[in-house]
Amino acid sequence: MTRIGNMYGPDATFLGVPAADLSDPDSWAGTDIMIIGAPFDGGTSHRPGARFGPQAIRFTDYLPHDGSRPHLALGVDPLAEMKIADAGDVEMPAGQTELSLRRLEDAVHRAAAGGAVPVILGGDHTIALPDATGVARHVGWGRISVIHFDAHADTGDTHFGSLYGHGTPMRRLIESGAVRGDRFLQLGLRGYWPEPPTLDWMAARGMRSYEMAEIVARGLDECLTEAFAIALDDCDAVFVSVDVDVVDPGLAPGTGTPEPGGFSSRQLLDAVRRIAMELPVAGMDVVEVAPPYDHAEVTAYLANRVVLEALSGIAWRRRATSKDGPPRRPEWPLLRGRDARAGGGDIDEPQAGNRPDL
Ligand SMILES: [Mn+2]
Repeated sequence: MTRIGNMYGPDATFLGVPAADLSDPDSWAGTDIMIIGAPFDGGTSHRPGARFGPQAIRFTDYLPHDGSRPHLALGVDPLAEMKIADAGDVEMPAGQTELSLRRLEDAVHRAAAGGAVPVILGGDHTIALPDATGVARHVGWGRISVIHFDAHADTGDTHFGSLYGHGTPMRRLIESGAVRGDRFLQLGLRGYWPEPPTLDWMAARGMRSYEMAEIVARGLDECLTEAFAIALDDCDAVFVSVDVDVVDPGLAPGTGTPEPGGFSSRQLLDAVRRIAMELPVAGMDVVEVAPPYDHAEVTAYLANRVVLEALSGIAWRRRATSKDGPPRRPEWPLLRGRDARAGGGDIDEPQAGNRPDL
């Protein structure tokens, strides 16, 4: 498990955070967040290319890679306030699926057991199986819930006759008991798959899947609030799995199995931020960014920001639960002294004394 850097590109880290070698605990002692690349696309059912996702997510940003990202809405700087390291890519040789997944699970488990929250950059969605399993091995078998953003349920029984593929990881996770079916929340499903017998299997396991039409009818916030209550019920932490194809392909074209009619980029960022602010996140993956189909790096930019939104929410939650209390809330007006508003509103206005100097 010696550090290899990027499997398909130069050895540079996520936005310039320090490099770590998972096989050398001294290189990452005290790390809060561990970035791990999973450059694997052997599980795709259609267009491959997600093996290039990790490097695209790491590098795609117009700001300097300087170890600082002050989040405007949250008033935190996750890269400066937390100790974040990048373990580089796990070696995942094409064509050796089980070896690749075993290596990834060990890397994720090692990071989690060392006290870091693993954030895995995919790769196709096959990797959610080792990702969530590695976290569950640390937190407790059946003790993490999963919040899964995706156009597709990924609960297929087999994939071209194989147990492993990007259409089956969620079934494997529930079958193994790593995650309880009735603590498995899915948001953004749509389109024409899976077929009714698979939906019946999901229902029998107690999964809760929010199809896009339900989200449109009820509103994303209401669905999230409901999902959060399920996620926290008799579980210790949450694993968040973000398939970038949950977003409409007009806003995230660089992916292998695009399905029209999805989330906006704004909705995904807001949802991920809320999860990280309100729930104890024990791990996360961002998958299915396939740069060969991306245009103007649209999808890579979004995925980079999805990671930053989660990191910012985690940093906000740490401050909110510290003696300093919460930093600013995202619904507050951005600029100090500019919060008077004709007619008021139903949000909590910042009061003198509960707002830090910004
Ligand atoms: Mn998926």
